[in-house]
Amino acid sequence: MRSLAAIGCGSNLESTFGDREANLQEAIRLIRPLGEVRAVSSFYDTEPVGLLAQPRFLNGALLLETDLEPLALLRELLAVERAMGRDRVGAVAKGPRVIDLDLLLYADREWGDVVMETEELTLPHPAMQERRFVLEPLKEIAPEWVHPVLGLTVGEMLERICG
Ligand code: PH2
Ligand code: MG
Ligand code: MG
Repeated sequence: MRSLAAIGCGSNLESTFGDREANLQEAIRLIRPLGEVRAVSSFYDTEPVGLLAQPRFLNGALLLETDLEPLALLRELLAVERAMGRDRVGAVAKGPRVIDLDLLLYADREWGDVVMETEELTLPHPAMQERRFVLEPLKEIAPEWVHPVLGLTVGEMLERICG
């Protein structure tokens, strides 16, 4: 397959699928047909960041080998969110959600890491380097992946925010 994508996932609500962990597992099940899931991190119980008055999150990360281009992959991830009942229209920004799937990093086998900024998609994810809840699970499965703009590995980015 052509490309490798790093995807961050989070949940802080129960749903018809069950608890936060069941939501992450269901999302991974729905992501499998998009390519080959190469690695799944452990799940971390995390303090909400940004909007503090909401339940704690369960966060994880996965590596997906895929033939989908970045925008097509993003649209599929948003479709998984919708299929699991995520309502973006009526929801509070950065508020509680059944499932959140974020495209973090994307490397084309031939062309290397994708850097792009459009209305629909920014790569690498613009806030990944600031978020422990993103970097900690990602470090388990891709510690040496270098952020193509910052020139730092996932492990180094995590060290910078943990001091
Ligand atoms: N996602 C947010 C806002 N805050 N906090 C944690 N701990 N985990 C998240 O996934 C998260 C958050 C918006 O995407
Ligand atoms: Mg997010
Ligand atoms: Mg998101």
